[in-house]
Amino acid sequence: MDVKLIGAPLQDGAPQLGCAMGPAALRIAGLADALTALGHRVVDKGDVAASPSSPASHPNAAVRNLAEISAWTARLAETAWRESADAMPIFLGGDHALSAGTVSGMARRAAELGRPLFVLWLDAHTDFHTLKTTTSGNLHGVPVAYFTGQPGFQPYFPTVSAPVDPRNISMIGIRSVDPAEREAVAKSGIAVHDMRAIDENGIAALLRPFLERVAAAGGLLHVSFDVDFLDPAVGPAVSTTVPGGATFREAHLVMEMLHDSGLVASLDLVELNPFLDERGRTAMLLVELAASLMGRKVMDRPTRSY
Ligand code: NNH
Ligand code: MN
Ligand code: MN
Ligand code: MN
Repeated sequence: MDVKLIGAPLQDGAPQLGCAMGPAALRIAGLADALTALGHRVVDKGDVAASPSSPASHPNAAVRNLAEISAWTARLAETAWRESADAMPIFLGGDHALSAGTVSGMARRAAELGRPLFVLWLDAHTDFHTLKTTTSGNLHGVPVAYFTGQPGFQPYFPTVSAPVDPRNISMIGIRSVDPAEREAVAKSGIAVHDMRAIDENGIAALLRPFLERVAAAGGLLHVSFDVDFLDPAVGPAVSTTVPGGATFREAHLVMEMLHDSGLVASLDLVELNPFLDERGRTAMLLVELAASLMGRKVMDRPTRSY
């Protein structure tokens, strides 16, 4: 497969500095070589840059770095749309605000192909705040509301040309939902699988029907992987750790099933803060997980196994 690595070193959406070092850490941990070893043609497109032309403010005074995140959103939407024409883009974050851009760009690509876009959101958080409801003001908490076309983002953010249908979104790993997000996300039609659902059913039982639905609809699948999906014991390098996350094996199983599905069109690896890592272990784990998603396996399986 043709794969493009695209660095998106934004950090203004997170509460702490350090995500700007994420793309470099993923490169140093050997992402390109790991994918090349699996037989893929990998091109590293380097880092995208974005800066606002003028400052911006919102009536909600908590909102931080609005002009910066809006500029990143415009730039990354354009980049995702353009680069997905002839390859699978892997976006190296950068904080999760980047998905406002990457997912809306992929939605535009899917719309042009006449196929629905589906999104698998692997995260401790639903990231379903609007500019009005966020109390932290950290814009990594808003991308899902943005790309599904919830009200209040205009004129502050670029117009969303192809909003993602909330019924095409599956969230897995959820364990931190703010009061304002709770009702909104429940009403939206997004399938929210919290940690209890994983504990009770097993993660494969949650993912399998979603993949079957994507396949039946002829959809494109975008996967957005937030480091805090993982339990902090295996993935400490993130500013917003939440206890009780996905295990090493649960994360690998998701990646292995995604590979077998053959449905993944694009991937975000976000929220890695190398400043908070322990001897690079979280960056190296992300490379291993990406390798599983791109086809690394222990043994071949004779039949479809997702
Ligand atoms: N909901 C919280 C907020 O809006 C946390 C968002 N933080 C994340 N999201 N890391 O994935 O501030
Ligand atoms: Mn997130
Ligand atoms: Mn998160
Ligand atoms: Mn919050």
